[in-house]
Amino acid sequence: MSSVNKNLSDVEGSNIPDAKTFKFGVVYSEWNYEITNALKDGAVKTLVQNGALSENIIIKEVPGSFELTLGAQYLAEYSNVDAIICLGCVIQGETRHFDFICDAVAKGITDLNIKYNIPVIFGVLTPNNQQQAIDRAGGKHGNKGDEAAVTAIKMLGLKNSFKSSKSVGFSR
Ligand code: DLZ
Repeated sequence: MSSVNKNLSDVEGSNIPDAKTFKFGVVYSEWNYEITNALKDGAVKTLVQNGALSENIIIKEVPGSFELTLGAQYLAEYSNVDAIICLGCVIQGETRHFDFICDAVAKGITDLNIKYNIPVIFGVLTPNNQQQAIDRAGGKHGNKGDEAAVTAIKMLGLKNSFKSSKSVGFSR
């Protein structure tokens, strides 16, 4: 999905459930900290704006985006969270390092969704350069952290819509 003409934070009017009863994990990378810290702040602000209690938001840092998967796994195992938001920024370089990190973290996060049956959100920017990252971390294209938070809440709303059906039992 191209975001060239889209402000990623423009989620007004979309149907976002109340996040008051949910516990969230947020894991973000130290690499490109100026960007990832802004993504984290956007995500936390959006969770709170939609009803989440600050004490129900567990925030953890990992060294780089490659470590987001294991950081998220620790949150799922040890913090009993309902959803996890993974935030990173991998800037395209001259080597294939970019591809390896992006592929690994995308696959790792996808697998965690299935393994734990909770939403684990892929909030990793993969820009060509620093300016594109700034544009998506509170700049002219909004804040991808906001979007990741809204996605987490919406997926929990979807999960709850199944839980309320009496014929289905949930272990998590
Ligand atoms: C090594 C590396 C490089 C070159 N670039 C980035 C980047 O742009 N964004 C990011 O989040 N992490 C980067 N890393 C670090 C890796 O994610 C990882 O921390 C190391 O390879 C150690 O596993």
